[in-house]
Amino acid sequence: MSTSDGLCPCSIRSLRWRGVIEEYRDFLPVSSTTPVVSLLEGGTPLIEAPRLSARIGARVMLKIEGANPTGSFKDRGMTMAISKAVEEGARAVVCASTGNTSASAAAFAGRAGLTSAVLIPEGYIALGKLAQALIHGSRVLQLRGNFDQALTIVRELGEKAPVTVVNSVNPYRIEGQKSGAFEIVDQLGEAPDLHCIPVGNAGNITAYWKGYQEFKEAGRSTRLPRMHGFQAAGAAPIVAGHPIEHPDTVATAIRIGNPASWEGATSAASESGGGIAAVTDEQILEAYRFLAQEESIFCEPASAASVAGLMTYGLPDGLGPGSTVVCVLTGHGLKDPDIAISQIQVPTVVDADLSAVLEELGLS
Ligand code: AN7
Repeated sequence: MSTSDGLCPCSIRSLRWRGVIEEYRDFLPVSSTTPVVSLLEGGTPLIEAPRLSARIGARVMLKIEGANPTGSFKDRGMTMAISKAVEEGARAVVCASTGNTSASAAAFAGRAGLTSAVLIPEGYIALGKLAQALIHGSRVLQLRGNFDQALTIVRELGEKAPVTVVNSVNPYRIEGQKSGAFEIVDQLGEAPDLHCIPVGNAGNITAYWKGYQEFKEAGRSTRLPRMHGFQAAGAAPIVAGHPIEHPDTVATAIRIGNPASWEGATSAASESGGGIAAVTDEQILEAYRFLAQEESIFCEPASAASVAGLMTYGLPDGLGPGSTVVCVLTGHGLKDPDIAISQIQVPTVVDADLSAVLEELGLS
């Protein structure tokens, strides 16, 4: 499709991308007087994955959420949560986080001139995320405990102190995050057949399902995808059917034992004819390396859970070569450089000498 000046309308639009709220205002609980706090989040690439497609036997596409301003999908919900907090007269916001929510909250709160405090589990947060929360000026409290304990305290803080909670228990977060589904439908011209997504606190799968449903109701798509969510095996409460007291996984972003949006996840799975399954750390890291080495996409380990699930379980019955699968890669690989370095050979040290370099590269 082209316009009279020969340019694709999609290209024109992306160059003028205005952020999630302005692009999808009609579908969001904002009014003309809501102060929009935006870092021009959203509008992220949906890229073909040719080698993964060949391996799976369907057209697989990757939604690159690491391309958001703070490097994760959390920015979609945070633009809404912070805009509404400002509208409602909040002075301070608080969240519990495995890292990405705190990075995003710190950035958007700072942009709005709000004070922010974040509670993170000591020792289980990726380096890049900690750096972000600190450099954006958040008050960072490292809890001697895990994410679930941090969220319990944050919920109580929200009741007892004059602070707005910006975890996904805040419904505006889910509203913003559903824009990921809108974009996928806009990018494909239709909903995919299968949507694969990592599950931690389960806000994102809840939001995507809401987004797909709203776009179908509005006539923007004619069908709904099957929703397949993947938890890390050591932190898979929904798969187990009960909370996990001591969740453990290399994918620290989804090291969560009692998801706040548990029901949202199970509804998305059952209503869509999908499911929630577990993937081991080995499967997550295999998908993580595959994406970096075969598709040149560097995502964080938790994000690779979506692809690990697809690689482990394959296509569900009824889908085949003509089907379209979207895997959401929720955060950027640079968030967690320690894991990347632990997955590959240690860099070789050589003398500052041409012959030494030639020899080491096998070119002498
Ligand atoms: C990269 O930042 O919970 O199922 O506190 O950072 O919506 O929780 C992060 C979650 C997937 C899981 N991928 O999403 C937090 C936090 C990445 C993430 C998830 C997270 P939800």
